[in-house]
Amino acid sequence: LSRFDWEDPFHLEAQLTEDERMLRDAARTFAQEHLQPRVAGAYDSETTDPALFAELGAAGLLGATTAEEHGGLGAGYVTYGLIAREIERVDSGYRSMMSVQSSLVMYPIEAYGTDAQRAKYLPGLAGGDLIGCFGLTEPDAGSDPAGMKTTAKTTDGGYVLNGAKMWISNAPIADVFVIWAKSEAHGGKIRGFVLEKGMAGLSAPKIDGKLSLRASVTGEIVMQDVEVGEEALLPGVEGLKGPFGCLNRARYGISWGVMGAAEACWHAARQYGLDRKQFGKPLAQTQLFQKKLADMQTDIALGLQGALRAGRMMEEGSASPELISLMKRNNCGKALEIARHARDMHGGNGISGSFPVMRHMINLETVNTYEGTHDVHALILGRAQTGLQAFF
Ligand code: TGC
Ligand code: FAD
Repeated sequence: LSRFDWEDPFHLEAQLTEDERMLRDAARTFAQEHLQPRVAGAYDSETTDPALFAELGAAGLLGATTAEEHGGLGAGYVTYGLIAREIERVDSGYRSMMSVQSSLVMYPIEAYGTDAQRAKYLPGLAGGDLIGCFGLTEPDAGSDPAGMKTTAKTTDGGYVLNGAKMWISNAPIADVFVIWAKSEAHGGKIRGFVLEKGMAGLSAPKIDGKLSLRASVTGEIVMQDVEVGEEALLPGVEGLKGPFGCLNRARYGISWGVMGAAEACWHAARQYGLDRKQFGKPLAQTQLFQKKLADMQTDIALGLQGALRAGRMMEEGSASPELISLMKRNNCGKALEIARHARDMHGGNGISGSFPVMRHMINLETVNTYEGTHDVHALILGRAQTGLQAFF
């Protein structure tokens, strides 16, 4: 038997290709050099610097799985996950900006769009010169997006959109809006539309006062008689499987991302326990402290190994939406629990902004909720094993 690597019990490193390790290292360097120094200030002042998108784009971190001919990296899903892990090691809000752009805006345009839409939007989105957002959730339709009220009525040669979207990442600074609406011309089925900043009747006010994910701006999207031509419709998909096709990819990325945040909390707690002495010995020399570290190590090792397996299955085309629900739900729940323990293990210092643990903990409350709540993913998994749906 070989030596135990406490940081990497399953030798995840050895399961990655050389290219994956190289791109992961580049993402880690970028995240530590460009994101880490600004996160505390951005979180404190609740500001998002739109220029960050161009920096992420220049580093090749937007559209990891988008084809190279469309400006992406043309890499696999494991690489995408590794990037999410490195960015979320710094902050879930920064990972959110990246995943919305890559999985929820670039993916639908690439997968469901026309050649003209791909040529018009993808290179700018990959470079971060354009910022994208994804409007599915509404004030009265969150876990149940089929209940959306946004409509696209048919006009001469196009559509007129009316409705409101709520809790939309990037919306106040977005140039490109992927909007899901019930379309009159398609029998009331849900269809995707690409709207642009500046269109008459389109606005995206910021939601102020968030206590979580403060480094990532969130807004509403208000559409009052927004007129678009046929060229705004994403022709390649109809029904809820359109937005869910995007969410499968973003949820998978989150299962890696939250492990990055959890690792940051685990390492911080371990170091704190080694440095801080009470009752004449390091906190890390107490049984309770070590038990918590062991739980963190176990959940992170298993969570990362599961995420890697899910990524390989995505790459070979054998991953199911339910498997992604399992990973998103498990890893978010475990990361949140780890962050809460890490906060506790820092004692009074745990509530200070000088330490990252409370920021991660509060961020993870959002991540556990968006892209399908912890309980909604339980219902998806419950339905899959009983054949009985318990949503309504
Ligand atoms: P249901 O009957 O289950 O399905 C309706 C149609 O949709 C298809 N479908 C999927 N297709 C692909 N992948 C998936 N994961 C799919 N899930 C469902 C399904 O096959 C069916 O297709 P068809 O052709 O037969 O009509 O629909 P339901 O209405 O019963 O759905 C219930 C439920 C709970 C599964 C679903 O609505 C759900 O997952 N709710 C959670 C909502 C959610 O995740 N919202 C996310 C908003 S976006 C966001 O949060 C971004 S934050 C990003 C960031 O900042 O990082
Ligand atoms: P609800 O659906 O009202 O749920 C409230 C509670 O009820 C939850 O605990 C839920 O688990 C539970 N619940 C719901 N239904 C059931 C049921 N049938 N059985 C048992 N329990 C149930 N959306 C986008 O479209 N685009 C974005 O970019 C985006 N970004 C976001 C960013 C942030 C910071 C946040 C907070 C949210 C974002 N969202 C986005 C919205 C997010 O996806 C929704 O908040 C989420 O899907 C939950 O919907 P809801 O808030 O309406 O809660």
